[in-house]
Amino acid sequence: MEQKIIFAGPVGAGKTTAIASISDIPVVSTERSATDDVAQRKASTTVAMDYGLIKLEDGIRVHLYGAPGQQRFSFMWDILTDGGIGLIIMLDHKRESIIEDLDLFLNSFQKFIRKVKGAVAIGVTRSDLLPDASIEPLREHVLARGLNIPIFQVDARNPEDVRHLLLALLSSLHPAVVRASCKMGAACRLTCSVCPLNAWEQPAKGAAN
Ligand SMILES: Nc1nc2c(ncn2[C@@H]2O[C@H](COP(=O)(O)OP(=O)(O)OP(=O)(O)O)[C@@H](O)[C@H]2O)c(=O)[nH]1
Ligand SMILES: [Mg+2]
Repeated sequence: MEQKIIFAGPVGAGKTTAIASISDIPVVSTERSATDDVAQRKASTTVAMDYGLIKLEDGIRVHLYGAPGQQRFSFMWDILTDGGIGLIIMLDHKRESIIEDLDLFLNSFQKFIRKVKGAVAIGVTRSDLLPDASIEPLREHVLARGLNIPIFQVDARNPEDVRHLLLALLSSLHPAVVRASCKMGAACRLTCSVCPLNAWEQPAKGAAN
């Protein structure tokens, strides 16, 4: 079975890094030197898309598409969601505008989110640089919008974090596959609704919802 997931979020949130962390194939990316204000934040930026692939148990192949963070390339956002079954929104905890970032991507992908019946997960990166930061305000904001979306602190450079973010998204869609694909066991820092260890019932670091 072939499935498609889209990674979206602001510049530098870690979309390209996350896909590279978990892809079983060399990632196809469209990185170009950054210009303007983006250049102050990072040297290169995605201008069209990233593409990676992860193979799960039971022959499920998940195609991973990363969207460009810059709004001037937002025409790609609709193109990339075509045929997708879920959305991962990556957010950068260091950005003061994190709530506005979240709203921008929830609003921009609203039609797709409705189409996939709310199959969305949020990964918040760079929390290591803000040890006291909490994702509680994000969780409250999402709830205030009437949405029920799992939110996790993740490091996009860490394959285990990204894999579990993906599995959390897929858990409602393919419970058996997620159960078989998860190799984390008791070391898991996240929660998935189908976790065989019932980690869902336990408080886990950085997990909300
Ligand atoms: N300290 C820290 N760095 C992180 C974390 N996650 C990602 N990074 C770094 O943040 C940067 C993210 O860059 P990209 O992956 O290119 O970001 P992107 O979201 O694809 O950005 P655009 O393509 O420009 O929209 C990389 O240098 C990563 O190494 C994290 O949790 N902590
Ligand atoms: Mg990128």
